[in-house]
Amino acid sequence: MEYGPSTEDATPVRRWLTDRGSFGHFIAGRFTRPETSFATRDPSTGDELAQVSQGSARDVAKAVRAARRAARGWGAMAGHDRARFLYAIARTIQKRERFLAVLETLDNGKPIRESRDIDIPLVVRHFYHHAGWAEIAATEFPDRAALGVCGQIIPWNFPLLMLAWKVAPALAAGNTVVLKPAEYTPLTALAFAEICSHVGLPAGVVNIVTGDGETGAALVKSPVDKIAFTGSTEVGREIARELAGSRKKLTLELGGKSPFVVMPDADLDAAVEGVVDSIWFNQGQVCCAGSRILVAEAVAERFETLLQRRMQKLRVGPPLDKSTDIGAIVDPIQKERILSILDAATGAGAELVGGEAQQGCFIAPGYLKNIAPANPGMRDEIFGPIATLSTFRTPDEAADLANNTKYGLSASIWSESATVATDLAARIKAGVVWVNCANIFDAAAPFGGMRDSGYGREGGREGMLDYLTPDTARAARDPAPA
Ligand code: TXE
Repeated sequence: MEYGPSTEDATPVRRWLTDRGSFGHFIAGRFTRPETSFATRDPSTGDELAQVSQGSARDVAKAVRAARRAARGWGAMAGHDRARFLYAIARTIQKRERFLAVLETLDNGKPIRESRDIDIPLVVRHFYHHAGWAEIAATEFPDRAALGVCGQIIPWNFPLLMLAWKVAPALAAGNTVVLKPAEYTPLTALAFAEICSHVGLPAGVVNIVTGDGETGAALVKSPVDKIAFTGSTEVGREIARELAGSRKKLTLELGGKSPFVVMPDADLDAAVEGVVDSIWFNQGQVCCAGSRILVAEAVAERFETLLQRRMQKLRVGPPLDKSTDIGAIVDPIQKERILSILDAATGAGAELVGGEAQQGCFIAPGYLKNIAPANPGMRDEIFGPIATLSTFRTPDEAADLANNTKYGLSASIWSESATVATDLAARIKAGVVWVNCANIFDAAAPFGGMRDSGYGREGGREGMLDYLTPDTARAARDPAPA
C-alpha cells in the first residue's frame, strides 16, 4: 500500500524509536537493561519497530516489590498532592498527543484519524477526570482505603486508552500499579513510563513490565492486592480460576457480541452511520462493537441498500494516511483468527458481503447475511470488521435476539421514539445501552459487562470503588456520629 500526500509525519516517532533501539521494563522509576527481548512490529508493513523485553517472573517480582515500597508513601499522600501528578500526566499527554497518536498507529495499525481524534483525547480526559477524584476521594469515600498494589493486564485494541482506564483510577484511589501491556502493542505504555518520569511521579508508583501471556500469568500469581484484566473471555476465566479462594480482588472486562438494533421508525441514515462508528471502527477490534445488526423486517431492504452504499465508500488503506477509514488488523495471527471464523460461518450457510482478505494484515469491511442463530459467525466474537445482519418482526423478537448471546457488554438501539427505545433498553442484558449512538465513552460513566463479558466497572464513581476497600480500621477510629 502506497502512502500519499495526506500522510501524517512519523519522523519524530521514528527518531525516538531509533534513539532507544530496545526497551527494558520500567521498574522503580527507571528503565531496566533490556535482556531477553522480542520484536514489536508495524502490522501494516510487518516492519520491526523496536525490541521489547520479555518479562520473567523475576522481573514481575521486582516490579511488585517496587510498587509495594511506594504504596505506603503514595497512599498516605494528601489527595490534592496526588491530583497534581494526575493533572501533570494529563497535561503532558496533551502536549505530546500528536507523537502518541502516531506511535499508537504505528504499533497497532489503527487509522491515524482515530488515534488522533478519539484514543488520545479520551486518554487525556480520563487523567483529568481522575485527578478530580484524587482530590475528593478521601471525603467522598470516608470509610474506604486504597487496596495497595494493583496488577493490571491490558489488551492491544486501545493500548494507551486501556492503560488510562486502569492506571488513572488506581492512582487516584491511592494505589500503586504494575501494568503489563499487550505483546503486540507495548510502545505507548513505554512512552507513558517516560511521562511518569517527566512529571516526577515518585519511583515505584507506576511500574511497567512488558511481555506475553506468561508474564501476565506471573503477575496474576504475584503478591498483589488486585488484578484488573481486559482481554479474552478464555484468559479471563483462567485468571478467575487461578484466583479462586485468594484474597486478591479481581475485575474482568472481557469479550462481547453486542446487538445493534434498528427499529422500524429509526432514522436509517443515522443508523448506518452508527454501524460505521460501531463495527467498522478500529477494524472491528472493539469489545463493545455492535457486531450483531438486528433490523426490523419492514425497513430491512432499504437499510441494507444504504449500508452497502456506505460500506463501499470506506477506504481501506495505510494507517498513517489521514483519509484511511479501515487500517490494519493488529497482527497476522488475529487476521487468521478472523478469517477462520468467517470460513466457519460461510461453511455453515451464511453469505458474506464484502469482507475480502487483502494482502498483509488488511480485511475489507463486510457483513454476514442469511445467518442462522446457531451459526458460529453469529455466536463467536469475530473481532474484525464484519457484522452479522438479521431481521426481526416485533419488539419482543428484537429483545429475544438481542439477548441470545452468552455475552452482555453493550447494546445500541436506533429509534425516533424515546418510549420505544427505552422500553427495549430495559429488556436488554448489557452493561451499557446506547440510544441513537454507539461507542460513546465518558470517563464519568462506568463501563463494564455482565454474564461472559465479565464483572467490575471502569470509570466514574463505580470505577473508583473497584480500586478501594472498606476501611474497618478507619471506621473504628473515626466512628460515624450517633
Ligand atoms: O487476547 P488475550 P488475544 C478477544 C478477541 C480476540 C481474542 C484473542 O475476541 O480475538 O480475545 O485475543 C495477556 N494470564 N479480545 O489472544 O490472550 C496478554 O498478554 C495473564 C477481547 O490477544 O486475552 C494480553 O496482555 N495474562 C478484548 C492480554 O492478556 C494473559 C481485547 C489480552 O490477551 C494470559 C483483546 C494469561 N494466561 C482480545 N494470556 C476486549 N475485551 O476488548 C494472555 N494474557
